[in-house]
Amino acid sequence: MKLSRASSYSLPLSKIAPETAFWNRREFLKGLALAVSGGVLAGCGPKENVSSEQPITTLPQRPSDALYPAAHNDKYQAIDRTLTPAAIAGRYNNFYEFTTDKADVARLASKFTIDPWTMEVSGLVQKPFQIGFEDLIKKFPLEERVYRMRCVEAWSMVVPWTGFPFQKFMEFCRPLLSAKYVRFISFYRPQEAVGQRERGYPWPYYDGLRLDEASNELALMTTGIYGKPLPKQHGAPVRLIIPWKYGHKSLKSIVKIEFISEQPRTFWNDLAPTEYSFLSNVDPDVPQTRWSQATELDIGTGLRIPTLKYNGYAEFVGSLYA
Ligand SMILES: Nc1nc2c(c(=O)[nH]1)N[C@H]1C(S)=C(S)[C@@H](COP(=O)(O)O)O[C@H]1N2
Ligand SMILES: [Mo]
Repeated sequence: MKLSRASSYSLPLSKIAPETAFWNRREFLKGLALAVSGGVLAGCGPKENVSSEQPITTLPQRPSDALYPAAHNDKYQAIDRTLTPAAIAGRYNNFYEFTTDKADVARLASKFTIDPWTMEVSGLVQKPFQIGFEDLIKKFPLEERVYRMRCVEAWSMVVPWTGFPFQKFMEFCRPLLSAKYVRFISFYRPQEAVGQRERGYPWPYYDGLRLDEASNELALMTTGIYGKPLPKQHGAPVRLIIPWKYGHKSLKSIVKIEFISEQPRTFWNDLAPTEYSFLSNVDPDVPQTRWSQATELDIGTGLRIPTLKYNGYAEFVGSLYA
């Protein structure tokens, strides 16, 4: 397919209306959605839910809506890549609490309740606490960053996330010196998440990082995408983005953060220890047991491109693994 689109993204998003940039390129989005989704619409529900033009599911109105779009941080770009259209990214989701069908996550997540939302911080911290989402988001200035995102399944996208450095949040949590790891836990609500009822996985989804990884400037507590609050299929209201690791480390819809002294277990490592390591750093030289990780399919352009060590973030994180 021939695409009439600039091959690189460089405009500060704060300078252009998100609508113009991402949402209203109808013909362009239609073409791409068809190219990417192929036959996937077959298994879906009502027609209004599978439109390729409006990927955002209805979100509750919250005071924090006024914080978008946040100022773009030019330090985090992906000039070698093409920004993935919102409708592609919002219709190609991994969120097993709902379904393993990427194209149907948005529909199945649409009734998920995200307001109110409380996050709990516990373990090796000076004082465990709970914080509501609206209080949390007010505490830290939001910024926008364009990151590459590489799934272990050998596809990737390039999207503008909005959030704040996890490092800043960690300072706020005041972990004790004995804390060496941080563990993230997602929600457990089988009545709202059909995948939690139907798939015998060890819910809720959990993952973790070393504290030095969590402190890296790239680790982003993420509340928005494409200049708007996170849609449910992307992990509303708050998720993690760890761009140098395979996507499954970027835990969605966080309800609990625990500081601990020992390396935590992770959902995917418990399910398939030989396939998903604790670190799960993007590495083109280490094949998955069933496929090569040398290349990836860019879901926005449809191009197969080489995979980069640490997903192209070696200058930021290489020293963590020296
Ligand atoms: N809670 C939760 N978080 C999750 C997942 C999940 O199934 N549940 N899937 C992960 C995987 S495998 C990927 S690739 C990314 C996908 O994020 P996206 O749908 O916003 O692109 O979310 C990650 N975070
Ligand atoms: Mo993934």
